[in-house]
Amino acid sequence: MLPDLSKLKQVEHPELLLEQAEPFLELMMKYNCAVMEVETKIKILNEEFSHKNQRNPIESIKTRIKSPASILEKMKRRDIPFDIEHMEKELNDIAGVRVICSFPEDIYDVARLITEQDDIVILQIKDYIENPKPNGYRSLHLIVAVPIFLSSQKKNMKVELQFRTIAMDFWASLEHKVKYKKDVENPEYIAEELKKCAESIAQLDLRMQEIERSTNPSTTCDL
Ligand code: 0O2
Repeated sequence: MLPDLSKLKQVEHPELLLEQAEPFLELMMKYNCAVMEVETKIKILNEEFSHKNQRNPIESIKTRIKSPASILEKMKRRDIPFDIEHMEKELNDIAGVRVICSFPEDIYDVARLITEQDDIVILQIKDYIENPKPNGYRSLHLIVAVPIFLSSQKKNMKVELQFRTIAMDFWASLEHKVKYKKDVENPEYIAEELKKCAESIAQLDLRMQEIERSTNPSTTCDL
């Protein structure tokens, strides 16, 4: 349904809106550059793995820039003042790169190789694989600072890196869908089932890793 435009507040000086929009769009452009920078780093590692090993630990890479609506919702929820400076300072996940790996050990190998690069600074580590969330969520989250080089400046930008296996990703996307579903008949049962699935997935990931390692011991991820 289209919004009722008559209810929108009249803007007396539309040029002021544009003035505020420009710094926002510029910052979003910088986050986009940071995502490209990190994605390229992962792709370069991937390329080298493919060249040197018979096995590739990275299954896929997904990138996203947080939508303006999600940014506003998070700032509102956390009581963060609505301005560009606070948005950049307080939000860590405007730029996001998700790396889907084949096996749990690959997650730590790829994360180590990326964070050892001398232009990357680790700002935060949340290891939800070692310490899963109470609902069963597992992933390794890193907040890193990465420099982007623009025509007249070098700027360090924050990027959230999420590492998980294919199975963990499968679980997280179902859990995400279920979380936002209204009118679920038995939410406690669903939450319990999801938690059990997360535990089964964790065991399955390890068993699959063992099979892989025992049949292919030479294909570790060392570069
Ligand atoms: P979206 O749509 O993915 O952007 P912080 O960012 O550190 O200030 P936050 O947001 O609590 O605080 O960080 P955390 O716990 O590291 O989670 C960040 C992101 O991880 C989430 O982003 C999700 O993408 C994912 N995530 C975390 N917990 C869960 C979970 O229980 N289930 C699923 N499916 N995903 C999870 P956003 O902002 O929530 O959403």
